[in-house]
Amino acid sequence: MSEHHHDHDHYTKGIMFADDRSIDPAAIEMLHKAKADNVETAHDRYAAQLPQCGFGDLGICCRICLQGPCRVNPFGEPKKGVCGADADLIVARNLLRTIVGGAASHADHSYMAIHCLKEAAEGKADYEIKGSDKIKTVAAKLGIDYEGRPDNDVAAEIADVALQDFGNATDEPMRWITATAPKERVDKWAELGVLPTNPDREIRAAMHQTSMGVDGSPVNTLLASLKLGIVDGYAGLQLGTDIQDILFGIPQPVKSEANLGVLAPSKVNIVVHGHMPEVSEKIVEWAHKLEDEARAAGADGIQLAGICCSGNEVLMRQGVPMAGNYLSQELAIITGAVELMVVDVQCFMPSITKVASCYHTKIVTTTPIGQLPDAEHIPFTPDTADAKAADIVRKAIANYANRDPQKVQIPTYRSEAWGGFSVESIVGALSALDAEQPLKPLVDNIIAGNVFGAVGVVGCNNVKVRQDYQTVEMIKHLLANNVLVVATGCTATAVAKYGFMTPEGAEMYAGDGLKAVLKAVGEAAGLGGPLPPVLHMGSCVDNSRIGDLLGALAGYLGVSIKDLPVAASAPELQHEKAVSIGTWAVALGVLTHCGVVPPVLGSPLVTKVLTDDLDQLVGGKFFVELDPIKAADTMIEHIAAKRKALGI
Ligand code: SF4
Ligand code: MSK
Repeated sequence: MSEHHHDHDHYTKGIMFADDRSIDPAAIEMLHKAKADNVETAHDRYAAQLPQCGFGDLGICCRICLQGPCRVNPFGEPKKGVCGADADLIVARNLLRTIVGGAASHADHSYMAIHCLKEAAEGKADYEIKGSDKIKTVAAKLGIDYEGRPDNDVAAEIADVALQDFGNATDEPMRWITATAPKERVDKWAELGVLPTNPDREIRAAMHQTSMGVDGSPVNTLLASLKLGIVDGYAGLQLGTDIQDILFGIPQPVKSEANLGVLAPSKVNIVVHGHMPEVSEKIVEWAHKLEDEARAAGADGIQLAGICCSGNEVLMRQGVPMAGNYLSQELAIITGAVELMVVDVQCFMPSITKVASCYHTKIVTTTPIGQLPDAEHIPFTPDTADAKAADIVRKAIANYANRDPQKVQIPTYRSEAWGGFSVESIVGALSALDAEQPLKPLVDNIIAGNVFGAVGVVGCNNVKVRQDYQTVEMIKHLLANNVLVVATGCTATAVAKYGFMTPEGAEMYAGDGLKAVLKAVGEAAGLGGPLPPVLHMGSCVDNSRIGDLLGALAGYLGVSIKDLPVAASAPELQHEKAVSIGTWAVALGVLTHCGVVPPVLGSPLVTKVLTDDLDQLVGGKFFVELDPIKAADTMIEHIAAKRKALGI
């Protein structure tokens, strides 16, 4: 309790430091240490890049064929690349390739999870299937009979359906989409010709479509972007979360902590970083099992901590604390107190081995596609996971003796943070108020205006903007206006660090109407206090949970998702995945905010389609706003308009 009393102070202190790199005082402390230790960070490398290329910034540089690079001049000549492609086409093709990058990352992530589930179901893997409830709900959606059958049989059949989607050689849509997306959306996407079939084929076709001399129609290319956003949403997010919940269980509310202060001065500190719970869950399991070995090595035990979405996965299911979000990955190593950082896929900077070389930290890579030249590579496979995880944890323990106390400085900042808000656990909490119709109390409060609306705030940190600043300021403004916020990914960690994910956060930040609802639900559900005003819904793939929640609310009200008083935001987006996730949100019919300008402004046509025309097509569109208060106000106005249209 005493910890998060300081939260607001921590935040204010960060602002007072007036360092435009971060509002997080722990981050600022470590950036100063980096300077003293002569260690380069992303901020230094960013400064060395300035000014960044203006053509790239506007999206008007093309390197697709070897006649390039071609660039068009927004203020004069040339207006076309060698092949005749103009700014509209170049920007549209670049955007589609960005979205392909995001969709491919997520689809590959879920493909690995499906394989793991399949082998686990067949008894060939070191994983026990824990999500019995999820097996039933997913089987029911897919039309698989599960009554009276062993979990493993049903799980194997579910894995087969998923694999069939990736092997689908017909023109039928992905089964995971028709089974899990709202029917109204599926019909809309079919009407627009953007309903995906086989995700691998869609990714291939989009690469083909954007190659030299194929699609010359920027509008047609943009429609493909919409389709690839939907590929991400269902072959990546929805499939990934469903399969991971089956393997590891559905998250339930759990108390944890966030910020660099979670690292322990006299324990073996192991940081999990990346995205795959297949790796991080096993590390957690073996860290518990080998606690005695750590004591025998002279430490007080093992402290686990997370960075990025590997951290979010094990926070959601195991309560493992978060060391930090994307821009804190180097900073965790700079504490000098991390024995080992284990990474799998996505979002780990190639720089971490270089930073680690200045301390005793060991970096371990675990996947064939995610290797680093100076790291130790210990490839994880479902059938060797136990041995590999034990090996990795033992390496961390052995490395404890190499820690140099002179180089250790762990910031003291950390905040309590609750996680584990799956749709199932939210519905569970609401059913304490109405067991028959759990969504009714929430919807009634939305109608009454106590909850004005809801916004999903997701995505990364980006070195171009002050770490956590836009996220925190925007969310404060939304909460004060009674807008409920749900968060995932590095945004969730951003707000976790400042006390927004605590019951006290409701008192501190929520407007009166929202506060009363959070209190009523929290108390009825036996949480001993209000629900936190920002609900941690998980990792980046867990954005599907937000989609599920929207689908359930729309279904309950008998309207389309596009009619709901909701919005989405990625205030500090960085990764291609954030662009593809945002495109999926727009395809669902959600107004989606970007707090960093995507490289599209070189084409007035593309900019207009994304920020205007898409609304007529799907009921959702993007808007860009760098000022967090203005961004929040735009979403609040949008919510007000949706409420009015619903007659509430
Ligand atoms: Fe230049 Fe066209 Fe080749 Fe792009 S595809 S590099 S615009 S010639
Ligand atoms: S980890 S994609 S920086 S949210 Fe999912 Fe964070 Fe963005 Fe990576």
